[in-house]
Formats: sequence, structure tokens, C-alpha cells
Amino acid sequence: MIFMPPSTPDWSALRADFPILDQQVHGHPLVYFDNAATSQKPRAVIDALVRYYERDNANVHRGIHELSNRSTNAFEAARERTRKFLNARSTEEIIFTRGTTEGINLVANAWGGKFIKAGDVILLTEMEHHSNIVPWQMLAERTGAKLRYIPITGDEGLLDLGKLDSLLTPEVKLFAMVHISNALGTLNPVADLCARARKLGITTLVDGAQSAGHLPVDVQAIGCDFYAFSGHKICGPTGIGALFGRKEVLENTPPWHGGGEMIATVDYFKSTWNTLPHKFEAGTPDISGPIGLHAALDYLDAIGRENIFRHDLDLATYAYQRLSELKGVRLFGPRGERGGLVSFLLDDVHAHDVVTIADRYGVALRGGHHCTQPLMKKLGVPSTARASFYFYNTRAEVDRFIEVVREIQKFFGV
Ligand code: C6P
Repeated sequence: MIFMPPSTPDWSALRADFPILDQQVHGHPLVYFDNAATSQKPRAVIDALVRYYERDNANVHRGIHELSNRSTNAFEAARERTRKFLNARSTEEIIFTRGTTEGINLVANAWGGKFIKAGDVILLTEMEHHSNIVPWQMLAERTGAKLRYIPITGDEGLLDLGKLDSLLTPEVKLFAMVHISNALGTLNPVADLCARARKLGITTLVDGAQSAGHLPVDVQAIGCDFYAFSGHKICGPTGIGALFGRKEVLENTPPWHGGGEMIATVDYFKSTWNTLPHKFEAGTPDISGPIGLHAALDYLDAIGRENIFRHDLDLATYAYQRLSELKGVRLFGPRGERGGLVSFLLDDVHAHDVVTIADRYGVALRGGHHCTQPLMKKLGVPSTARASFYFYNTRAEVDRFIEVVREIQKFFGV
């Protein structure tokens, strides 16, 4: 998949929008390479949150006073902005959630609770995050359904798609797949996978935690039934995300949480449900979250997601190449096009030691199983170290990271 950037942004000017990046950590300039865990926030997002709390704060959809109207309008404007960001057909298809994890749990409980039965199969891939495994295991336990996995090819971390035909049997009712793997960087061909599933009448879910805000996402072009993402990974606040659900699917899906806002009428023994998407948003929602997310999506689209993809890919390719020139480095994930991260191991050095020493030099990495324990087992490692990039990172920072990796190798004598 090649995206052509419309124009090249001034990346170093953008960096100045992120106050947090301008600091020393343990006496060294901060190199923040933990963006797959959470991104930093630009001034525009911080200001939107402050402005909301200083001027407009009130509950939504309830009051008829001025502040409540302002708050409701801003909340629903954020929904329209999110619709546009994903190219969904209607705001009825955009449910605000706490993030990717909650979006997937909503589908597993509400949709899965109605449509998954004993003997059905839920198809996943071997590179899924726990958020796209555990909710399905819980559903399978409740219903008697079974899980099945598309294997990966080894350290290169591609899906072994030669096996797909034999896995897409008539028992498969749901196919849930990660768009970009947080542990490998693999960019999966989700539009092709969804098309193959759709031909067989299989419902599809895409985990967009690492893809939204990193490349252009068009849920109609992907052709998925559900797409979940988290705002905090793409310059937005923590605690807010969205679940796209195709309207026809959501209309047939019962609510998950019960309470205020999600009802049309309530009496002592029976209730009826609100229209989409409100039937899936019980109780007072996170209000400042969508407002901050709105500012984040405006910010990202002003840069251009094609540009962000190219920039992240350049850093990942450069880091991969520089690491591969060092002795004793084991690299994970594809050599070619990939998401903006690199997972690696240094000989026998534990990933936590790599991350701990890198931190002394001001370089923020992540080490561990990255919430992909089954994948780590498959790769035969307890953990990996991971450098993950975003558009405010630079090649000079990658050079600094490589210097630090060499210091770590010297320290451990490897
Ligand atoms: N991965 C990482 O450091 P939440 O926590 O709901 O915002 O996102 C969950 C999630 C789901 N799918 C994928 C592919 C993810 O990468 C994540 C979050 C973080 O890699 C924390 S483990």
C-alpha cells in the first residue's frame, strides 16, 4: 500500500507544538520512543481541554441552559469529526468508548452475546493484542464457541495467508484482526481480509489501536463491520476512543450497559432503547475527552495522515537498518512496509534491562510482552524491547537511540 503525501510538512516546527518534548531526563534530552503505548499531546489539544473546563463545562443531552447546550453541541461536533476521520456514513455509526479495549468488549458482549452460539468459530490472528483475544475467550467460555488463529510466518511476523482458505470454514461467524501489530509493526491487508470474510457472510472487526492516526483510515474502503481505536495514542486525551459499527449491524445489536441516556422509555418492568448511537452510551459520558479528541483529529489532518505514515515508515526503516548493522541484534517484524515501530532483542540481555539503561540516557522505550503473551510464546522469547515513533520524532533521535544501544551492548559485554 503506497500513500502519496500531498506536501511535506515542516516536521521540526511541529515538534515545538509539544511542550513535553522539550525537557531533560536524567541529564539528557528526552527521546520519546514509546508512542505505541501513548502519544504526546500538542498544545492545541491541551488548550481545547482547558477552554472547555474554563468556559463550557456542563452535562450533555440533559439541560436546556446555555452551558449544557454548548457542551452538547461540542460533544456532538466531536462525533461528526470522528465520523469524518474514519469516513463512516453517519454519526449513528460512531460510539464513544474509553478506547480500543472497551470498543472490542462492547462488540464481544453486545453483538457476540446475541449472535455467537455454541460451535461457532471466532477467527483471530496469532499477533493479536490481549484486548483482541481475552474478550473473545470470555465470550467463547460463556457460549461454547471456539477460537481459531491464523498463524504468523516467524520473526518476520507476516500472516501466513496461504492457510486462510482452510481456516474460513462455515462455522466462522466473526473474524477479528489487528490492523498494525503493536509488537511486530506488521501492517495487515485488512481490506482484502474483510472482503474475503464478507463474501462468506462473516462479520469483521478491525483493531485500529496502532493504525488510526498513523495512516488514512476509511472504514467503507476497508469494508469492516467494526473498527475500534483509542484517542490517547493519536494526540488525544486518555480515556476516550471510538467504535465504528456499520449501521445495519448496530441496529440488530442489543445495548451492553444499561442506565441513563441509552433509553427511550423506562417503566418498572420494561424499557425501550434510544436511537443509535446513544443506545450504546449509558450514563454521563466522558465529555472533555471527545472535545480533546476533536482537536487532535483536526491537528493530525492538518499534517496529513499520508505524510505521517511516510514519516513514521522512514524512521522505522532507518532504525531497522541501523539496528541490523549491529552485532547480536534480533529483529522482529517485516523488513518492508510496516507501522512506525521496531521490536528487537540484544543477545541474552533481558528487554527490561535494555529499557532501564536506555532510560538513564533519556531514551523512553518499552520492554515486555506488549500485551501479546501468546505471540511472545510463538516467537520463543519472554519479551522484546520496542522503539515506537510518531511524526514529531526525528532521524537524529534514531541516531541517538543507536548510540545508546551500543552503550548497552558495551555495558553487558555483548
Ligand atoms: N497497546 C502498547 O504499548 P487501549 O489500552 O484500549 O488504549 O489499547 C489496547 C490495544 C489494543 N490493540 C493494540 C494493537 C494495542 O497496541 C493496544 C495498546 C499498548 O502496545 C499498551 S499494551
